[in-house]
Amino acid sequence: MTTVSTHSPSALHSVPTAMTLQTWAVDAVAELFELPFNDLLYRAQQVHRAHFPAAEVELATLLSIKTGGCPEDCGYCPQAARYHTGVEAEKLLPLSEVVAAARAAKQNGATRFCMGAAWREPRGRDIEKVQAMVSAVKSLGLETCATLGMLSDEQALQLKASGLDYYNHNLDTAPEFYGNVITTRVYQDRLDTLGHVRRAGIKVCCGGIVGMGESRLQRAGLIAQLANLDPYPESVPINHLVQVPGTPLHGTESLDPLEFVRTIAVARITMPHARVRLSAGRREFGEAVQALCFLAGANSIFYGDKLLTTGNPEAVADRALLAKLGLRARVEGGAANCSDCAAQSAD
Ligand code: SAM
Ligand code: DTB
Ligand code: SF4
Repeated sequence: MTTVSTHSPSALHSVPTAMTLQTWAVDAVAELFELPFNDLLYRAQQVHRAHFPAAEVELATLLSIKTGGCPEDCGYCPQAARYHTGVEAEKLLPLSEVVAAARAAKQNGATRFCMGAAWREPRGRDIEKVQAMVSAVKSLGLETCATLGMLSDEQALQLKASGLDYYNHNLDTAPEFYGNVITTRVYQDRLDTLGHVRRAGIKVCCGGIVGMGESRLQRAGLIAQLANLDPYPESVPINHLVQVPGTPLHGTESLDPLEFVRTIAVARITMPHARVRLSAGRREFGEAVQALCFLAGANSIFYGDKLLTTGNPEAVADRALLAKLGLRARVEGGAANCSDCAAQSAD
């Protein structure tokens, strides 16, 4: 039976059980952020090891299938047409290029392939083309993910029918800070798309960006929003702002990397069954900070020399880092660690 409980932040040693549906108050999440660093990481490790094989990291490769020229005004994004960032607008890639990139990703050891498009929302004919890409990538034996902007109920069902496993749509930040970053669509639009994705039976990949000038309380607000989604997302990408010249957020005071590590740990504790992805910003972090992120419970990375338009560590360097840390890439069909993970519908 599903039970509902409210989290007690003083319970340093408590590990949430799978079917306990917790509601996270922002203050309770903020109290996790305030824990002594070692206590926070200790607790995150406990949760991580109770739910996943401790040494396993998922490798997800990204491909920008439609780059630049986006009508939106997301203040972090080099692909918004209104900012002069040097990113040229391109057409949707042909199917053959997408399949070639997916094949290469699989050969390199990735198990998930994520196709990203710089759209506010796809049009009908876009969806049909993406459907063909999804089914072709899936037939290679990869998990499929797409991030195409806002989706209607019907579009989500179309993508599900073509075999889409995950849809990435980020909340990006706390509701209170959102208007500082984006004005061309509202928070509720994002929640609506996530609802359409859920109802279509597609797994949800949803996270955010830190280092955009938000406060710690606002970082806690983002995590609380994610953790209180019912159910919470199966994948949670935590991005560190990649500052791109020409975007409004370029020049934002940089976040202490240890605060990023804390954000990962808090995501792990509040969403025990989720794959927490150490996402954009890894190239700027270096090995030691990434190692701390894995210790804090991150168990997924974007893998490949490029994110969408910006750089990512070389695949060969990532393989060397995993080997150095005694971590291993998740293999296809890799199992979760606890018997009730299946019930929560995580990987
Ligand atoms: N256009 C679609 C949308 O916005 O939903 C899909 C692609 S969009 C690039 C996907 C996500 O990438 C954004 O929601 C944001 O979280 C992340 N992102 C974009 N630019 C970033 C940057 N400079 N640094 C960190 N994350 C970024
Ligand atoms: C996500 O949360 N991060 C990825 C993916 N989902 C689509 C995108 C990161 C983009 C970083 C900036 C760029 O390369 O354009
Ligand atoms: Fe467009 Fe997505 Fe970039 Fe926003 S994040 S400007 S919607 S591509």
